[in-house]
Amino acid sequence: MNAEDARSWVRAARHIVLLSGAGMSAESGVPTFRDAQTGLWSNFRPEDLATEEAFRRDPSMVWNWYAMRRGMVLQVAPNAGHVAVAAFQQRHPGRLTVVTQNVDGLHQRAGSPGVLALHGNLSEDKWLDAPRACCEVAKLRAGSPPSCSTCGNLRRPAVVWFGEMLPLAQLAAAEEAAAACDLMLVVGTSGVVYPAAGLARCTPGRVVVLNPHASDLDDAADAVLRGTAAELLPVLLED
Ligand code: BJW
Repeated sequence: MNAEDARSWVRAARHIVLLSGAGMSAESGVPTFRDAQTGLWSNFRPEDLATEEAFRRDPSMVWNWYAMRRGMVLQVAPNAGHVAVAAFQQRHPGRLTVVTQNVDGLHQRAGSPGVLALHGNLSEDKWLDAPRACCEVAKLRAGSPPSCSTCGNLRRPAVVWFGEMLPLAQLAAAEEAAAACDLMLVVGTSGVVYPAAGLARCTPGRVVVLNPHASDLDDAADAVLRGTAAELLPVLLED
């Protein structure tokens, strides 16, 4: 199967789900999650930093890792893949739902409506422990991380770490969309993290994997296209 054949599936599909992972943003200049880290972070595996346990052990170190990534994301722009998805949604309202594992907000910045962000948002914070009456964002003590000036409760990134529940409403909407779609485009994910990867295994629709390298979801695919998001999506989603 080539991109032209997959395009005929796109044309025929009544409802499409696009499930994206970090590779979706690679051509914007955002390193993928499982890429080797550089500089200060080269001795750490992202899998070991993205946990509540790591944050409680060394809040400042984990906070600074997220601060570095926030700064990086602010300096990049959506790529041709994000733009092609948003343009398709504008031409075909209600026909394509974006379900993303990414926390970088690039689908939203490209103009995709109703993005289901399963792993939260890098740009937002929340309280580490259940907030008490004294915990007010307006009265934070500055720091890395900031904290409640009265009880010391810490702010943390509003992302979903390993072992944490995904936002229930977004997950339910994603499961519903996956159950109702006739085509799922799985773009730029290693397919190792659940429950997100499970969406591609449960859908009754055809599954097309778009990835330059092998992924754990290749065996669930009706077709695998070896290429990048910014190369393939503009071709696939062209009218
Ligand atoms: C390109 C490209 C280009 C390069 N174009 N492509 C079932 C079985 C086994 C385990 C579990 C299970 N269910 C749940 C679990 C546990 C766990 C899990 O999945 N573990 C596995 C790793 C084994 N899941 C969880 O803990 C989840 N929570 C949960 O299940 O709660 C229920 C529960 C709670 C309590 C008790 C019991 C149950 C939560 C998962 C949260 C994941 N969070 C992270 C961090 C977010 C914050 C942050 O960014 O720091 O999300 S982990 C990380 O992985 C991040 C990503 O969204 C996610 C997926 O990674 P992704 O996007 O696939 O990136 P990469 O780097 O892996 O892959 C990039 C791909 O792009 C590669 O394939 C490249 O080839 C490709 N690529 N350039 C296209 N240009």
